[in-house]
Amino acid sequence: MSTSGSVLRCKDTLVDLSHPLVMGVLNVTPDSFSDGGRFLDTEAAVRHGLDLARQGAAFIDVGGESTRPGAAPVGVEEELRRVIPVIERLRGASAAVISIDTSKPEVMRAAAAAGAGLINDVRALREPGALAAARDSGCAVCLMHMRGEPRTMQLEPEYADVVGEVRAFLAGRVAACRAAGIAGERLAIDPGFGFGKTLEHNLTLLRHLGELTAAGAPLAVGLSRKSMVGKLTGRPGGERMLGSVVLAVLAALAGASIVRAHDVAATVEALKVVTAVRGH
Ligand code: 7PM
Repeated sequence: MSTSGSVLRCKDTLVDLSHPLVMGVLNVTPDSFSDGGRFLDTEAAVRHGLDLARQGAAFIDVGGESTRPGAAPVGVEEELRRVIPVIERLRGASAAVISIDTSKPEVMRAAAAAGAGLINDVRALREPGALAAARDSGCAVCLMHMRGEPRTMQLEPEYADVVGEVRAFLAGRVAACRAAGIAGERLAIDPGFGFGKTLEHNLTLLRHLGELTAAGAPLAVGLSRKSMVGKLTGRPGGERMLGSVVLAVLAALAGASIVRAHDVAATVEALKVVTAVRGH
C-alpha cells in the first residue's frame, strides 16, 4: 500500500499512518446539521470530545465555523469563543491529537497555542496569512479541495476531469506549503467529498482515490453522513452510519490514511478489520 511507513508530524508528535486512523468530528456550532446544536456549550463539547477519544479517535476535529452550504459566516471573535475553551480542556486529557477546523489565521495561531496539533482547512491555507500562521504553529495541516465557496459550491459544479483537477490543485497547495517552509511530513491532502461535487464526481474520485496520493502526502477523506450517502441509500441524516462506514472501508482499502467520521466507534471497529485483512 502506498500509505505504509508514512507519518504525520503534529508539532513534536509523530503519528504513525501505516494503518488508517479515525478523525472524530466535534462541532461547536449552533447550526450543525449532524448534531443539531446539542454540543453548543463548552462542557458538553468537552464531554463529547473525550468520548470520541475513548472510542478510538486518533484526532478530534474541533470546528466552530459551519461549512454548510448557505451558512452565515462566523466572525473571528465568535469562532475563538467557541473553540479555544474546548481545546484548552481537551489538551492532555487523552492521547488524541486535537485538530482545529478553520480557515482563519488568527484561529490557527490561537488554537495551536491552546494545544491543537493539526490544522484542518477546507480552504487549504488560501486565506491571506494562513500559510504563515500554519508554518509558525508547528502543526500538521490537512489541505482540502473545494470548488468555489460553501454558499454556492453545489450550484451545478462542472469539471472536464475531476480527478486530474483535484490532484493538480492539491499538488499546487502542497508546493505552496513547502515553499512557505512547511515540511512535507506535516502535510496531508483531502479531495473534499461533497465540496463543489455532484454524486458522480464523488464516485469518480472514490474510484480513483489512489491516484491522488501521487502528490506524495498521506490522504484524508470525509464521507461521514454526507448527502452522497443519502443519495446512495435513501437514508436521512441521522440514519447514515452503515453507508458511511462502508465508504470509510472502501476509502481505506483505496489508500486513505485518515478517515473523518461522526460515528467513531463503528468506524474504528471497521478499520480494525481492514487493517487485519490487509496485513503488514
Ligand atoms: C455541512 C456541509 C455541514 C458540510 C458539514 C459539512 C470535511 C471536512 C467537513 C471533509 C475535511 C461534513 C462537512 N467535511 N474536513 N470538514 N474533509 N478534511 O459533512 O470532507 O462534516 S464539514
